[in-house]
Amino acid sequence: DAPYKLILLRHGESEWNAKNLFTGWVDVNLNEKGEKEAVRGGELLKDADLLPDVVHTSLQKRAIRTAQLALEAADRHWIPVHRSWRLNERHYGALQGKDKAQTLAEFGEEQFMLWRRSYDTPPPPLEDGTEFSQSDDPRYASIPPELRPRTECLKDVVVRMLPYWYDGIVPDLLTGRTVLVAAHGNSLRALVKHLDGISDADIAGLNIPTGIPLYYELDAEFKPVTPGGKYLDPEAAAAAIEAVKNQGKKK
Ligand code: DG2
Repeated sequence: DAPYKLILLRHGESEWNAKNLFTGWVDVNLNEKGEKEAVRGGELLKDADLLPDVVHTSLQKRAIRTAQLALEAADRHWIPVHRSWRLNERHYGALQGKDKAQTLAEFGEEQFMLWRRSYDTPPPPLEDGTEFSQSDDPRYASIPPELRPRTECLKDVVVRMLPYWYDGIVPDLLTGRTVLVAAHGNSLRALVKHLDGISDADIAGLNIPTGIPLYYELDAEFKPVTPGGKYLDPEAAAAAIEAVKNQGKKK
Protein backbone atom coordinates (compact mmCIF):
# COMPACT_ATOMS: atom_id res chain seq x y z
CA ASP A 1 0.00 0.00 0.00
CA ALA A 2 1.36 3.41 -0.99
CA PRO A 3 2.06 5.50 2.09
CA TYR A 4 0.83 8.90 0.95
CA LYS A 5 -2.53 10.13 -0.38
CA LEU A 6 -2.76 13.43 -2.23
CA ILE A 7 -5.77 14.90 -4.02
CA LEU A 8 -5.39 17.84 -6.40
CA LEU A 9 -8.46 19.88 -7.30
CA ARG A 10 -8.58 22.78 -9.72
CA HIS A 11 -11.40 25.17 -8.76
CA GLY A 12 -14.73 24.92 -10.58
CA GLU A 13 -15.45 27.17 -13.56
CA SER A 14 -14.99 30.84 -12.68
CA GLU A 15 -16.82 33.86 -14.06
CA TRP A 16 -13.77 34.67 -16.17
CA ASN A 17 -13.14 31.08 -17.30
CA ALA A 18 -16.66 31.24 -18.74
CA LYS A 19 -15.94 34.60 -20.41
CA ASN A 20 -12.63 33.25 -21.76
CA LEU A 21 -10.53 35.98 -20.06
CA PHE A 22 -7.00 35.58 -18.71
CA THR A 23 -7.40 35.65 -14.93
CA GLY A 24 -4.15 35.00 -13.05
CA TRP A 25 -4.18 36.87 -9.72
CA VAL A 26 -7.49 38.67 -10.32
CA ASP A 27 -9.81 37.40 -7.59
CA VAL A 28 -12.87 36.38 -9.58
CA ASN A 29 -15.62 34.21 -8.14
CA LEU A 30 -17.02 30.84 -9.22
CA ASN A 31 -20.07 30.96 -11.46
CA GLU A 32 -23.05 28.68 -10.92
CA LYS A 33 -21.60 25.92 -13.06
CA GLY A 34 -18.36 26.17 -11.08
CA GLU A 35 -20.21 25.84 -7.79
CA LYS A 36 -21.92 22.70 -9.07
CA GLU A 37 -18.59 21.30 -10.26
CA ALA A 38 -17.13 21.88 -6.80
CA VAL A 39 -20.02 20.07 -5.11
CA ARG A 40 -19.71 17.20 -7.58
CA GLY A 41 -15.96 17.09 -6.85
CA GLY A 42 -16.76 16.57 -3.18
CA GLU A 43 -19.31 13.87 -4.00
CA LEU A 44 -16.68 12.06 -6.05
CA LEU A 45 -14.34 12.15 -3.05
CA LYS A 46 -17.04 10.77 -0.81
CA ASP A 47 -17.99 8.01 -3.27
CA ALA A 48 -14.33 7.01 -3.61
CA ASP A 49 -13.99 7.02 0.18
CA LEU A 50 -11.14 9.52 -0.19
CA LEU A 51 -11.85 11.79 2.74
CA PRO A 52 -9.36 14.64 3.19
CA ASP A 53 -7.90 15.19 6.67
CA VAL A 54 -6.44 18.60 5.84
CA VAL A 55 -6.82 21.09 3.00
CA HIS A 56 -4.40 23.58 1.43
CA THR A 57 -5.63 26.40 -0.81
CA SER A 58 -4.39 29.55 -2.51
CA LEU A 59 -5.46 33.01 -1.29
CA GLN A 60 -7.98 33.26 -4.12
CA LYS A 61 -11.75 33.05 -3.79
CA ARG A 62 -12.35 30.55 -6.58
CA ALA A 63 -10.07 27.96 -4.95
CA ILE A 64 -11.15 28.76 -1.38
CA ARG A 65 -14.86 28.39 -2.25
CA THR A 66 -14.26 25.26 -4.30
CA ALA A 67 -12.53 23.62 -1.34
CA GLN A 68 -15.33 24.63 1.00
CA LEU A 69 -18.14 23.44 -1.30
CA ALA A 70 -16.38 20.14 -2.04
CA LEU A 71 -15.64 19.50 1.63
CA GLU A 72 -19.23 20.26 2.62
CA ALA A 73 -20.45 17.75 0.02
CA ALA A 74 -18.09 15.17 1.52
CA ASP A 75 -19.09 16.11 5.08
CA ARG A 76 -15.49 17.21 5.77
CA HIS A 77 -16.09 20.97 6.09
CA TRP A 78 -14.54 20.83 9.59
CA ILE A 79 -10.97 19.81 8.72
CA PRO A 80 -8.01 22.15 9.24
CA VAL A 81 -7.22 24.54 6.41
CA HIS A 82 -3.99 26.24 5.36
CA ARG A 83 -3.66 28.92 2.72
CA SER A 84 -0.70 30.33 0.87
CA TRP A 85 -0.07 32.79 -1.96
CA ARG A 86 2.41 30.18 -3.19
CA LEU A 87 -0.57 28.11 -4.41
CA ASN A 88 -2.05 31.11 -6.26
CA GLU A 89 -2.62 30.94 -9.98
CA ARG A 90 0.26 31.99 -12.19
CA HIS A 91 0.37 35.78 -12.38
CA TYR A 92 -0.63 36.43 -15.99
CA GLY A 93 1.03 39.86 -16.19
CA ALA A 94 -0.38 42.35 -18.68
CA LEU A 95 -2.67 39.65 -20.10
CA GLN A 96 -4.85 39.70 -16.95
CA GLY A 97 -8.36 40.81 -17.93
CA LYS A 98 -7.73 40.25 -21.67
CA ASP A 99 -9.87 38.04 -23.87
CA LYS A 100 -8.05 34.83 -24.88
CA ALA A 101 -9.58 34.65 -28.37
CA GLN A 102 -8.83 38.34 -29.05
CA THR A 103 -5.26 37.90 -27.82
CA LEU A 104 -4.80 34.93 -30.14
CA ALA A 105 -6.19 36.91 -33.08
CA GLU A 106 -4.04 39.96 -32.26
CA PHE A 107 -0.67 38.30 -31.60
CA GLY A 108 -0.94 35.02 -33.55
CA GLU A 109 -0.89 31.40 -32.47
CA GLU A 110 2.86 31.15 -31.81
CA GLN A 111 3.11 34.12 -29.44
CA PHE A 112 -0.19 33.18 -27.79
CA MET A 113 1.02 29.64 -27.06
CA LEU A 114 4.41 30.93 -25.84
CA TRP A 115 2.67 33.14 -23.30
CA ARG A 116 0.10 30.54 -22.36
CA ARG A 117 2.06 27.29 -22.28
CA SER A 118 5.83 27.80 -22.74
CA TYR A 119 7.85 26.94 -19.66
CA ASP A 120 9.98 30.06 -19.51
CA THR A 121 8.45 32.94 -21.49
CA PRO A 122 6.43 35.23 -19.20
CA PRO A 123 3.85 37.67 -20.60
CA PRO A 124 4.77 41.39 -20.35
CA PRO A 125 4.65 42.60 -16.73
CA LEU A 126 1.57 44.31 -15.32
CA GLU A 127 2.13 47.84 -14.07
CA ASP A 128 1.43 48.47 -10.37
CA GLY A 129 -1.69 50.44 -9.56
CA THR A 130 -3.51 49.54 -12.80
CA GLU A 131 -6.99 48.01 -12.97
CA PHE A 132 -6.08 44.32 -12.82
CA SER A 133 -2.99 44.65 -10.60
CA GLN A 134 -2.90 43.33 -7.03
CA SER A 135 -0.11 45.68 -5.94
CA ASP A 136 -2.32 47.29 -3.27
CA ASP A 137 -4.13 44.16 -2.13
CA PRO A 138 -3.66 43.76 1.66
CA ARG A 139 -3.66 39.96 1.45
CA TYR A 140 -0.29 40.15 -0.28
CA ALA A 141 1.26 42.77 1.99
CA SER A 142 3.44 40.21 3.78
CA ILE A 143 5.10 38.93 0.60
CA PRO A 144 8.60 40.46 0.42
CA PRO A 145 8.53 43.10 -2.35
CA GLU A 146 11.17 41.30 -4.41
CA LEU A 147 9.02 38.13 -4.46
CA ARG A 148 5.77 39.86 -5.41
CA PRO A 149 5.10 38.92 -9.04
CA ARG A 150 4.07 41.31 -11.82
CA THR A 151 4.10 38.48 -14.33
CA GLU A 152 5.14 34.83 -14.22
CA CYS A 153 6.01 31.99 -16.54
CA LEU A 154 5.40 28.41 -15.36
CA LYS A 155 9.04 28.14 -14.31
CA ASP A 156 8.54 31.06 -11.92
CA VAL A 157 5.51 29.29 -10.47
CA VAL A 158 7.50 26.09 -9.88
CA VAL A 159 10.15 28.13 -8.05
CA ARG A 160 7.69 29.92 -5.72
CA MET A 161 5.35 26.92 -5.27
CA LEU A 162 7.94 24.27 -4.34
CA PRO A 163 8.91 25.78 -0.95
CA TYR A 164 5.27 25.41 0.08
CA TRP A 165 5.15 21.84 -1.20
CA TYR A 166 8.14 20.91 0.96
CA ASP A 167 7.39 23.05 4.02
CA GLY A 168 3.58 23.07 4.04
CA ILE A 169 2.22 19.97 2.31
CA VAL A 170 4.86 17.23 2.67
CA PRO A 171 4.82 17.47 6.50
CA ASP A 172 1.07 16.74 6.44
CA LEU A 173 1.59 13.76 4.13
CA LEU A 174 4.35 12.46 6.40
CA THR A 175 1.89 12.23 9.30
CA GLY A 176 -0.34 9.96 7.19
CA ARG A 177 -3.04 12.52 6.50
CA THR A 178 -5.01 12.49 3.25
CA VAL A 179 -4.23 15.93 1.81
CA LEU A 180 -6.46 17.99 -0.49
CA VAL A 181 -4.83 20.81 -2.48
CA ALA A 182 -7.42 23.14 -4.02
CA ALA A 183 -5.70 25.47 -6.47
CA HIS A 184 -5.48 26.54 -10.10
CA GLY A 185 -4.77 25.37 -13.63
CA ASN A 186 -1.18 26.55 -13.70
CA SER A 187 -0.18 26.25 -10.04
CA LEU A 188 -1.34 22.60 -10.25
CA ARG A 189 0.50 22.11 -13.56
CA ALA A 190 3.62 23.25 -11.70
CA LEU A 191 3.02 20.67 -8.95
CA VAL A 192 2.20 17.86 -11.39
CA LYS A 193 5.38 18.69 -13.35
CA HIS A 194 7.36 18.24 -10.17
CA LEU A 195 5.58 15.05 -9.00
CA ASP A 196 5.67 13.28 -12.37
CA GLY A 197 9.08 14.61 -13.43
CA ILE A 198 7.65 16.03 -16.67
CA SER A 199 10.17 17.79 -18.94
CA ASP A 200 10.09 21.54 -19.61
CA ALA A 201 8.94 20.80 -23.18
CA ASP A 202 6.29 18.18 -22.39
CA ILE A 203 4.54 20.19 -19.69
CA ALA A 204 3.22 22.47 -22.49
CA GLY A 205 0.82 19.70 -23.50
CA LEU A 206 -0.61 19.10 -20.02
CA ASN A 207 -3.94 20.74 -19.14
CA ILE A 208 -6.00 20.40 -15.97
CA PRO A 209 -9.82 20.45 -16.02
CA THR A 210 -11.95 22.39 -13.52
CA GLY A 211 -13.60 20.65 -10.59
CA ILE A 212 -12.50 17.02 -11.07
CA PRO A 213 -10.36 15.55 -8.26
CA LEU A 214 -7.01 14.13 -9.40
CA TYR A 215 -5.82 11.46 -7.00
CA TYR A 216 -2.16 10.61 -6.47
CA GLU A 217 -0.87 7.75 -4.41
CA LEU A 218 2.75 8.58 -3.63
CA ASP A 219 5.47 6.12 -2.63
CA ALA A 220 7.97 6.62 0.17
CA GLU A 221 10.02 8.92 -2.12
CA PHE A 222 6.89 10.96 -2.99
CA LYS A 223 6.88 9.53 -6.52
CA PRO A 224 3.45 8.76 -8.06
CA VAL A 225 2.55 5.06 -7.96
CA THR A 226 0.54 5.65 -11.15
CA PRO A 227 2.22 8.29 -13.36
CA GLY A 228 -0.16 11.20 -13.91
CA GLY A 229 -2.42 10.14 -11.06
CA LYS A 230 -6.07 9.16 -11.53
CA TYR A 231 -9.00 11.47 -12.21
CA LEU A 232 -11.99 10.35 -10.17
CA ASP A 233 -14.18 10.87 -13.26
CA PRO A 234 -11.82 10.01 -16.14
CA GLU A 235 -14.37 10.48 -18.94
CA ALA A 236 -15.44 13.93 -17.83
CA ALA A 237 -11.76 14.83 -17.30
CA ALA A 238 -10.79 13.83 -20.85
CA ALA A 239 -13.53 15.98 -22.39
CA ALA A 240 -12.76 18.95 -20.13
CA ILE A 241 -9.01 18.75 -20.85
CA GLU A 242 -9.74 19.13 -24.59
CA ALA A 243 -11.86 22.20 -23.85
CA VAL A 244 -9.05 23.85 -21.82
CA LYS A 245 -6.58 23.11 -24.63
CA ASN A 246 -8.76 24.83 -27.23
CA GLN A 247 -9.72 27.80 -25.08
CA GLY A 248 -8.19 30.54 -27.21
CA LYS A 249 -10.04 29.27 -30.23
CA LYS A 250 -13.59 29.57 -29.00
CA LYS A 251 -15.45 32.85 -29.32
C1 DG2 B 1 -6.65 30.38 -15.74
C2 DG2 B 1 -5.74 29.49 -16.54
O1 DG2 B 1 -6.42 30.10 -14.40
O2 DG2 B 1 -5.69 29.88 -17.83
O3 DG2 B 1 -5.54 32.42 -15.17
O4 DG2 B 1 -6.85 32.45 -16.93
O5 DG2 B 1 -7.09 27.94 -13.23
O6 DG2 B 1 -7.28 30.09 -12.05
O7 DG2 B 1 -8.83 29.56 -13.96
P1 DG2 B 1 -7.45 29.41 -13.37
C3 DG2 B 1 -6.32 31.87 -15.97
P2 DG2 B 1 -4.83 29.14 -18.97
O8 DG2 B 1 -3.38 29.18 -18.60
O9 DG2 B 1 -5.35 27.70 -19.10
O10 DG2 B 1 -5.13 29.93 -20.22
